[in-house]
Amino acid sequence: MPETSALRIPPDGRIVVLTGAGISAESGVPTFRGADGLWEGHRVEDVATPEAFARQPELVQRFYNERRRKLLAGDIQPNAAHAALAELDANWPGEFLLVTQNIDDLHERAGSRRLLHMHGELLKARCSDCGAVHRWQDDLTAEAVCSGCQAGGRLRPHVVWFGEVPIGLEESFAALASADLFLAIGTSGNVYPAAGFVDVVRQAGRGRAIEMNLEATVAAGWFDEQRIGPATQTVPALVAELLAEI
Ligand code: BV8
Repeated sequence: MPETSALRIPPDGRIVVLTGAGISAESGVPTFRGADGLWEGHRVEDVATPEAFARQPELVQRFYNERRRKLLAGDIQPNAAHAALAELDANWPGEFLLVTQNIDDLHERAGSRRLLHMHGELLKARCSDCGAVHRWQDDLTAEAVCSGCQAGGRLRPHVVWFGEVPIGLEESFAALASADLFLAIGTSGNVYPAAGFVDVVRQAGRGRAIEMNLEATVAAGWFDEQRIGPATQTVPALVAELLAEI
């Protein structure tokens, strides 16, 4: 039986990581449930829905155009937590999957490879007519044309809105059911099905679940352990513990 780590994770162990808005907070990306948790006076659930897009497409496009411009402006950079997860991805000999709820590209820019954006990506657009997904760095407007089917004004952000089915659930659930270690980093545990991931690990009865946050969340009772503090401190420390044992 290979030596296990202080975290009791064997070097061939399977690791699943879930990140939320909190891992990007120290990079300057605002979280959803921050001070007032509102965007321009709107609840995210009211602007990030297909109904809102049908009702007020300009408002919703503006919501995403502003976030896309900020992400591309240059002062938002990956932080030490993104870098530590990329190092773990590159050096962990066992199976590894990073599922992020975030639509920014900070995990990619830090070097993460085994990565799944369950709520989509801010720097991609999807054609409502032909379904094609395009990398997209400009504002999305009513005049934007799909390079696949040439339809005009049919491009929407390639993100999962409330009421829509997240991406890659089958792969995520399979990885969670066989995980030896599950880390939930910077997520409030408010949004499902991501908030239910820890329960998949518990039901499987095999993996250790650790919550890493500034504070204990509503889901704290479902985790084996809390690591309280800023992600830029707690994540590098935990990755160092894991890599020291292999
Ligand atoms: C689904 C993309 C069915 C867009 C997002 C009624 C009608 C319809 C659906 C529902 C309903 N009631 C409930 C639902 C389900 C709904 C839901 O959960 N609603 C909530 C509000 C109750 N979910 C859905 O609709 C999902 N789809 O259910 O489909 C289905 C499901 C399965 C199978 C078949 C069918 C789709 C949800 C996806 C919505 N899209 N994002 C966009 O980004 O604009 S969600 C969006 O909000 C984010 O992506 C993120 O996931 C979520 C915010 O959550 P967090 O990431 O946790 O961020 P938050 O700000 O809340 O917390 C930050 C945390 O970080 C805090 O705890 C803080 O303490 C911590 N932190 C801060 N700084 C730091 C830190 N930690 C460490 N270090 C720091 N420095």
